[in-house]
Amino acid sequence: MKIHHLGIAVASLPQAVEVFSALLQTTPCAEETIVDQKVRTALFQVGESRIELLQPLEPDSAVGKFIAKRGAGIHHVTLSTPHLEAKLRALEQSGFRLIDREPRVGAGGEKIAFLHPSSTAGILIELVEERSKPEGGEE
Ligand code: CMX
Repeated sequence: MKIHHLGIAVASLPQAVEVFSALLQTTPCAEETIVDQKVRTALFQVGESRIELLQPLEPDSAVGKFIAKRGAGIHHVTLSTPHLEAKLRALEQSGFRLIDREPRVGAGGEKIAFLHPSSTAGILIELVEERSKPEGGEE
C-alpha cells in the first residue's frame, strides 16, 4: 500500500489553506464539499502524496466531534490499495474492525472505506482504491 494522503482537521479552512499555501508554496489542487461526511476539504499535492485539510460543516459530525474532543490535528491516514473489497475482507479476517463493511464514494468520486481506530493503534485509517493508470501513461 502507499500513503495516499494525510487528513488534517482544522477549525477554519480559509486560515489553514493560507498557512499550507505559504508552507508548501502552492495552492490547493482541489476543494470540495462532501455533504455526506459534513466536511469542506482542500487538497494539496505533496510529492506523490497529498495533504487534505478538513473543516467540519457541523459540530455534530466526525470531524466536528474530533476537534471538540482533541483539537485540530491529524485526523486520519489514508492508504491506497488495489481491490478494496478484497482488502476489506482480508483485514476483517485478520481481526481489524471495519467502520465500512463495503466501500462507499469519497472525495473525488473515489471508492473508500474506514477502519476503526480502536483496532489500528488509535489512528483512524482510510483505505482508497488505487486508480489504474492509463495505459502507457503517467497517473
Ligand atoms: N482518530 C482517532 N480516534 C478517534 C477519531 C480519529 N479521527 N475520531 C474519534 N476517535 C475516538 C474518540 O477520541 C473516542 O475515543 P475515546 O472513546 O477513547 O474517547 C472514540 O473514537 C469515539 O469517538 P466519538 O467522538 O464518540 O465518535 P464516534 O464513535 O461517533 O465516531 C468514528 C468515531 C471514528 C467511528 C467516526 O468518526 C467515523 O466513522 N469516522 C469515519 C468517517 C470520517 O471520519 N469522516 C470524515 C472524513 C471524511 C473524508 O476524509 O472524506
